[in-house]
Amino acid sequence: MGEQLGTLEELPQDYRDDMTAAGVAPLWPMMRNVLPHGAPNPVTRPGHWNYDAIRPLLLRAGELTPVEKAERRVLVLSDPGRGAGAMQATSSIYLGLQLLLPGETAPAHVHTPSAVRIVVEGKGGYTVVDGEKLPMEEGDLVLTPGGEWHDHGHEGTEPVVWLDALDLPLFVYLEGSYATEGPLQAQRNRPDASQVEYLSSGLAPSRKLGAGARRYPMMRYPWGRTEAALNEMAAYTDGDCAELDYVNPETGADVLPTMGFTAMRIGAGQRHAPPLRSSSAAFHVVKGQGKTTINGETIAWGPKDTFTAPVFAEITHEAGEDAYLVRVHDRPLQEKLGYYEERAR
Ligand code: GTQ
Repeated sequence: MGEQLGTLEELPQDYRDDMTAAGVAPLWPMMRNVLPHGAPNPVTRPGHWNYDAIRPLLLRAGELTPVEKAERRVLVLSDPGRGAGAMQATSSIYLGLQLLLPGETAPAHVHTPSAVRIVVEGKGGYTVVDGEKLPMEEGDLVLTPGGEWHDHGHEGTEPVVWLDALDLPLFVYLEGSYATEGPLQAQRNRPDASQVEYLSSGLAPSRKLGAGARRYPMMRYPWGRTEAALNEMAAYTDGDCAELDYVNPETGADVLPTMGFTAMRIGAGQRHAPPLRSSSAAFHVVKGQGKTTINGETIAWGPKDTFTAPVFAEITHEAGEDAYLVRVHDRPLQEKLGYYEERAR
């Protein structure tokens, strides 16, 4: 355990120079950097973004930069472990706070990464995905899966802000990230599938022979229903936190290929200490307040705040009042790669 596998410095200089000239490097001095013993050694550090502190900066961006110029007017939440300017919040999760002002539209585009929006404040915002107009109300979760055209609009009177969660870091790492811009989409004049085909959980539109399944049948998860479901469940969880995963209503699978979303309700005075997970996570507070200790660091959070935890973090939540959070994580990706793991603490 932890043995030195040799250092670069102990190798003769002429040999090191010849290796460099030949375009090779010895593995053994670097071996434990890329394959640490027993558990990963994350670069990601816990982060906490206080909404009240960021809101004025976001509104200032609204004064300084028109949305037409910005394409997306977003302040990115930078992982403290990666430092200022980092375009990611954890190893695999990008988070940004996006502002849209009344009357504005964020132009249509399509990109390889997938995005999810969690609405933070404001009424009248909407996202159009593949012609389907998805209303954005506080706490709603709205999918814009990779490869789907989307634009955002605002018919209300106050600023609208939402949290973007994207699997962008993964796509950047894969050198697979790009976008294509296009004209605004025609909107179908009907309510979105969450209000029509999937109004009631456990019921799905009757299957028609030969009709192919839609990959993303429901792209909006209204918060009101999520909260009501958590409240019902909480009465029977024996004092533990109630959790509901966001799933595809046709398949029961996670809503997106790489990112997972879990709604949590931690009752006032409850303590929740999940197992150590190989997934990294971001927690967005929809309502309530409390504190969370992550690897010994305590974060006091309130409504609309966001905080993050690296892989295998020791996490303990305590709610001061009934708290509703959405956890964004990369378990779906890790399960597909065959290495998702939980460890007892
Ligand atoms: O709204 O499509 O935060 O393309 C980053 C990239 C939001 C979006 C972001 C994006 C979007």
